[in-house]
Amino acid sequence: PPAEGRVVWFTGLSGAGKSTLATALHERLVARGERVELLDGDAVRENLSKGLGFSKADRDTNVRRIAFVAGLLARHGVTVLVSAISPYRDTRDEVLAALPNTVEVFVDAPLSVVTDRDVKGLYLKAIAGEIPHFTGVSDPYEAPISPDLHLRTDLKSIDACLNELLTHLGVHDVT
Ligand code: GGZ
Repeated sequence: PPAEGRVVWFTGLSGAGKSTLATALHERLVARGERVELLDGDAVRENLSKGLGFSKADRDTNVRRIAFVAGLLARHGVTVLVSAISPYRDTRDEVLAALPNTVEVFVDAPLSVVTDRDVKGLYLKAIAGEIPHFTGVSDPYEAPISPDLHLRTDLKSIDACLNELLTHLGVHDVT
């Protein structure tokens, strides 16, 4: 039977670059013929977690569901990439501890930077009070204390971050 797959868990604020990095990594691993699945917060919330909101209880439920599916896939040797804010340290630590071969990646950019980027215009709305419980504005984000990888997307390009990630994972393309 195949060895258990790895679980690469991207945590960080909305707009920090989690999905961008996870998607880029996914592309690279697919190109190498690796069996890999991407569990992205957005897609998960439209399907597996449809109906859940952003209270601590709902976010924890969301994160636990993602971890459950990640575990099923990893058990079958699939590399799993998770992209979710997953703001609560206790829940993150708990689910990561129960998964095999985890790599916790803190995708980090200061609030001022993600607010400036405001890719989806959500921060503007959140600051105006139109989105309650918005992570970083009116809801907590508890940064990992010792992530396996800490990527500052405001200081480095996505390409540089991806290369750091690939190196950490021991992925070296044969070209
Ligand atoms: C944070 C919110 C909120 C609130 C909607 N707080 O950048 P996005 O838009 O595409 O990603 C965010 C996504 C967060 O879902 P997650 O499943 O990653 O969150 S968690 O892990 O905490 O369960 C954001 C959007 O949903 N969004 N309202 N209040 N982000």
